[in-house]
Amino acid sequence: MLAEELYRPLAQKLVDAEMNRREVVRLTAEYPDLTVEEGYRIQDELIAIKQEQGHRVIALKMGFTSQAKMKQMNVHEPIYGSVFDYMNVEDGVLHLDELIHPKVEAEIAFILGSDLEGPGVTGAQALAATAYVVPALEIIDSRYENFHFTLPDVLADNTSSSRVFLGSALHRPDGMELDLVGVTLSINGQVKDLGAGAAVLGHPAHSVAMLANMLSRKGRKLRKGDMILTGGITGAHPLSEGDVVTGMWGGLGSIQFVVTR
Ligand code: 0L1
Ligand code: MG
Repeated sequence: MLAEELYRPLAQKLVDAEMNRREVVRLTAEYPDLTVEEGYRIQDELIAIKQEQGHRVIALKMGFTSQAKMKQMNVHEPIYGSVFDYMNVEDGVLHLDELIHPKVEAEIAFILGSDLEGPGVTGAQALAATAYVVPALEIIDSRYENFHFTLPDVLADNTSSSRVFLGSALHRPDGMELDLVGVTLSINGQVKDLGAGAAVLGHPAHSVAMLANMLSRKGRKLRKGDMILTGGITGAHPLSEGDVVTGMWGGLGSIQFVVTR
C-alpha cells in the first residue's frame, strides 16, 4: 500500500513534469505495486494542486473506450480524467514548446442539460440528459518517457490530458445517430485515420453513462452543464512542427489547427 505521505509528492512530480515539459520515468518503476485506486488518488491530488494554482476543470474525459485499446492495456473498464481551462486552445495553434510528445485524436464531446447520477445509468438516459454535442480534437501528452506506462501510472497522470480544440458550433443530439457519425483525421491533407462514433463503446452516449456510473462509486455525479469528452473515435497520432491537422465529422462540422514550435 502506498504510504499516505507519498500521494502529494507523486502528484507534484507529474505536475512539474508537465510544467517543465520534461518526461519522467513511470511511477510503477519505483512503486510496482501501485493499484488502480491509488492511481486515481494521485490524480485527485494532481487536480487539487492545479486548483490551488488557480486552474479550473472545464470538462471530464474518458479514455480507453475502444475495445482495441482496452485489450491492448488489458483493462475491462475505461478510465477518466479532467481537462483544465488552460488546456482549451481557442486560436487554432498548438505550441510544441509547451508540450512533451503530443498526439491528436478525434472525439465527440457531450454537454449535459440535466444531472446524471449512477449507478445504473444507461446510454439512453445519458443521451436524454444531453443538451448538446460538439466535435473535439483532443491532444494527449503523457508525462512518461515514450508514453510507457501501466494503468495506475496513466491514471495518476490525469489520463495524459493536455490540450483540446473544440468545434465552434453546438449541435442538438435529437435525431442524430451519433454511433454512425463518420470522422476523418487528416494531417497535411492526408487522411491518417477514420472511424465512426460506434468506436466509442458502441455509442458515445455509453461512455457518458459509464462515467456517471464510475463516479457514483465515489459518491459523485455528473451535473447540468458538465462537458464530457467521450473517448477517441480515431487512434492517437503524433504531431510535428508545421503539421496542419484537420478533423471532419459527418453532420457536426470540422476543426483545424496548425502545429508550431
Ligand atoms: O484520451 C485518452 O484516450 C486517454 C489516453 C491515455 C493514454 C494515452 O496517453 O495513450
Ligand atoms: Mg481522448
